[in-house]
Amino acid sequence: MTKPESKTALKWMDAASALTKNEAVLQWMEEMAAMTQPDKIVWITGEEEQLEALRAQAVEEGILIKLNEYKLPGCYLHRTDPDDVARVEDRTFICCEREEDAGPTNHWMDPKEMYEKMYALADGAYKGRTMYVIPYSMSIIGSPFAKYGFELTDSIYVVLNMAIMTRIGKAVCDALGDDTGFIKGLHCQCDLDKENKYIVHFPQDNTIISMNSNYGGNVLQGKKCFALRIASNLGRQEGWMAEHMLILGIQNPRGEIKYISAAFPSACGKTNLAMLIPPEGLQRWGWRVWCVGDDIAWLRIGKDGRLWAVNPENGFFGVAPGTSMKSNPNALISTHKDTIFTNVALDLSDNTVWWEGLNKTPPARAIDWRGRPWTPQSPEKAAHPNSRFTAPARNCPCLSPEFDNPEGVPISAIIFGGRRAKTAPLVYQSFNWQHGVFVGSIMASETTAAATGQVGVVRRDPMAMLPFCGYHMGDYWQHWLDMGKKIPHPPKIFNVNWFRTDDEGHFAWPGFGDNMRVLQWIISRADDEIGAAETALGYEPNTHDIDMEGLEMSMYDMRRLLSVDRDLWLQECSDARAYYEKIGKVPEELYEELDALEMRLNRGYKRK
Ligand code: GTP
Ligand code: SPV
Ligand code: MN
Repeated sequence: MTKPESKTALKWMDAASALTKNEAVLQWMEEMAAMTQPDKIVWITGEEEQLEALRAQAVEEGILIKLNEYKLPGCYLHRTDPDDVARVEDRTFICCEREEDAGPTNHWMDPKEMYEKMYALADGAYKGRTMYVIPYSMSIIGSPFAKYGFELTDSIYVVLNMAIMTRIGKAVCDALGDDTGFIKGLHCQCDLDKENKYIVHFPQDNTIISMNSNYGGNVLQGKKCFALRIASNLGRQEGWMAEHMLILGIQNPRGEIKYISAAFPSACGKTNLAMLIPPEGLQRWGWRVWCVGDDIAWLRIGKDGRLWAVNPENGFFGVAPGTSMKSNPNALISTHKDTIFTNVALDLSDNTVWWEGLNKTPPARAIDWRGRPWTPQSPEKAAHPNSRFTAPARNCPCLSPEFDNPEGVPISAIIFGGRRAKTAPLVYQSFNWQHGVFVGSIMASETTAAATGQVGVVRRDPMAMLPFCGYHMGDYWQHWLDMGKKIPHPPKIFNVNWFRTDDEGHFAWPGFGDNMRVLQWIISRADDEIGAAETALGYEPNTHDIDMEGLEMSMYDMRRLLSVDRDLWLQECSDARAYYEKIGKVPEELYEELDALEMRLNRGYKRK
């Protein structure tokens, strides 16, 4: 690694103000400050007073707009640069030593070359600006799961978002002590030059660099950069898993709670499922859902031989459009205080926010996400399709009492899913762990606005980790298979599809709260309480085993939702095979599963 040369007398290095005496932290910071040359350095202590002063400064500088304090206390609106609204997968790099270790699904550059490129961009990037040092923890500070990092940034927006999304401040430094195993992160806004936008990971150095962006997924480094791309590497080395999964608890009428985790690609329903409110009939019986996490799960084998999960985050960075009191009241209520909204519309009548799908009454006069006047007659959307809210987890009315449990929760079922208009049935269960890994490996979904690029095209997104797996996808599948062998009591693995469409192109399944009906079947199966029909794909519900009371849907419709089109699936197999060939290095067991599926389809497997 090329070390940046010291260019300034380090007048800023006021040891007394530093929150840590950790030599490794201080030395790295000194190098970064020498390179970026900030006017001053501010350590983020985590104290409310300091954060409040930063909010006030952000308002003064036009970075944040203060919203109606009566209706949305402690809430702010931020607009990003119109060219900086989503993750940038084509500018995201995994810079491990050998290109073959990054694999064909990641962009790679030689680490030395990339460091030089990044350091050239960072040279003087903080001139006239402040370097904020954010000590942060992913997972509960002091817990065995916790990993600590420092993000250096020149963006108050990043500081205030990290303060919601992670646990920050002095307590992190205290817990780290002299340990050198922390994650180093540098973020420079520079001039948001699209051509020089880089989201870069150096797994061998536990280092992350974000350049020329100020959009959440690119720069809130605790989230995708650390908790998934770097952590997936750590998990592989240390024998655990970092996954793009929600975690929820399902409470049955007897008061027992079973936990499941689910991996859906970006903007495919994790936040919604994690905070689900069961249909009225089921609620009356006493069914309810507890949210542990909506985006990321770290999973380890517990002493009891089960798989245990924690949510390493402390807040929700959720998709705003479509969030309403009807679709996801728990998410909406979570945003009613201490929340930062990004790229939604400003309702001029009462200085609150609005987005498509919030309600049926758009504001008569608003400012759209680009900062332009907007009325219901305007041809363009008021909020960006990937506009988001950053809300503290503690705001969520259905937050699980286990949210702060450092041991996490035991997982009974893992669910994979995506947006498939035709192919995937509403739900099926894999035959066993190995088959379940296969099901995850051939996942595909229509792309969404969460990343830049075309929306609505089907692409393979294995385990919803395509943009987040920090090493070779084939090695990642092998890690899943290896983990399966090590878990004495592994969770059962399922696949769902809320997005199947009918002949007119409408969603054929009501989704949202009604997804509870599918979850019920899943936990009954996880507990071996009910039988199922064996099909070519796996186990499917027997016709009467999905509770349809109160649903305006015929048994015929349900059968269609569960139907499997043999020709589409044979095509799916051949697409998956082509994908495997592209990946190379695919574990033999997965080819065996693919061959077996093809054979079952060709045999015209009948429902038993
Ligand atoms: P990321 O934060 O990007 O990882 O996304 P996420 O998986 O948490 O997605 P989210 O729950 O925010 O859902 C994204 C979009 O899917 C929203 O527009 C929802 O309205 C829509 N959606 C979620 N659940 C359902 C469902 O069950 N059915 C249908 N039709 N749409 C859904
Ligand atoms: C996703 O895109 O999967 C998100 C939002 O959860 S971001 O933080 O931008 O990655
Ligand atoms: Mn996500």
